[in-house]
Amino acid sequence: MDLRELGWNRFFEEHFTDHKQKGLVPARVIREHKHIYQVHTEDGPLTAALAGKIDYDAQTKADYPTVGDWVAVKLIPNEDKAVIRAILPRKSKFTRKSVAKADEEQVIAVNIETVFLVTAFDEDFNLRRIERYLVLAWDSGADPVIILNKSDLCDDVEYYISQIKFVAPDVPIHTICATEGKGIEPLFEYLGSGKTVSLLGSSGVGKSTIINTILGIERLAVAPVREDDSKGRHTTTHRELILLPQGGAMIDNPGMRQLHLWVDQDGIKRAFEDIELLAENCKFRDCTHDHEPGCAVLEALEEGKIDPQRIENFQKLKDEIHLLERRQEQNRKAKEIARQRKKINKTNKSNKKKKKKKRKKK
Ligand SMILES: Nc1nc2c(ncn2[C@@H]2O[C@H](COP(=O)(O)OP(=O)(O)OP(=O)(O)O)[C@@H](O)[C@H]2O)c(=O)[nH]1
Ligand SMILES: [Mg+2]
Ligand SMILES: [Zn+2]
Repeated sequence: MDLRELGWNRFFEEHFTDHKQKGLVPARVIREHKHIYQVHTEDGPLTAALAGKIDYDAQTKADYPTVGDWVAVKLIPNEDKAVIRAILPRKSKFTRKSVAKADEEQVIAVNIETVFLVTAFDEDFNLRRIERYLVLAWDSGADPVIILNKSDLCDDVEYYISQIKFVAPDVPIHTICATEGKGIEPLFEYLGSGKTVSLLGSSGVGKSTIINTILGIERLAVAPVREDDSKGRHTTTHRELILLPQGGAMIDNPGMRQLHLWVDQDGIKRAFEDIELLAENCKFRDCTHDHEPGCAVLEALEEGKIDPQRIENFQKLKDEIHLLERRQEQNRKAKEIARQRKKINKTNKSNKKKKKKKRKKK
């Protein structure tokens, strides 16, 4: 298989030169379970373990290979096995704050061109959630595309599209019915040789169904949503990269419950470009759009030009990022202090040893 079909390109090639000289080969991570990896090389799929050094050097989970990563592997002769020696730099990265560990980054998708933000007409339709997804998507380096699934369950599709257009003016929106294959055609524009698309969204919105429909086979497990509240059953439990017959790949993800931000201000700026543009006309450069005189954002709000809930969410997400940045700064400081302390302890110890030696000589 030509790895370029799987997304291999000049960017990765350039970062691979040193590894090539060491006799390693490139591979893409397809699946992962407890640090055992399924990878795809030029010659096909392999099971790969992790080199001890990666494990030893890793400080957080983000330092481990993840689905979508390009890695340098050492092949084990005569076995369908390999060892991952290095992770190549990531071209794009969709991350959120870890749910389990509050101050850790959790990598959701890497090396993708497009993220399909999937929502469905039976899910409680939530513009604020879409805004949150968009902040993360704009920060990832990949292009967001909004997919509205289960159009068969809705009589007034146009109304919902117009609502989304308010919060995502320049994001493509596609309405589809995955089970009947309706509206799927235009999605092929984002797929194909060398391209990778990751599907994100709550459980039960139909992510796996969409991939099955595109493949034309029931490759992934799907299950009905709960009848009482339309919530999904978390059918997909592992992230997986699926190769498409027409080249390229799609990444299926487990449904996400929470989506805490792990971004800097750039994602916000893109997702709330309308507010940022207004803010340029505020009287004060550091206007918080809360109470200040001459605030162009509050003015627009009063004139009914922006949805008050959108501004509220904008402020909320901004606060969340400020808090995150403060925590990250505190963490950095704590780590630095710990490092210094270790260093001092080490010097103290070696000084004591030297003194001891001197005394013995005397
Ligand atoms: N009516 C209708 N149902 C759909 C459509 N697409 C998917 N479904 C159904 O929605 C349910 C959930 O679909 P899945 O594909 O399992 O959803 P998922 O997003 O992969 O869910 P998780 O794996 O739990 O994250 C299944 O019963 C699907 O048959 C659609 O276009 N219309
Ligand atoms: Mg699924
Ligand atoms: Zn202002």
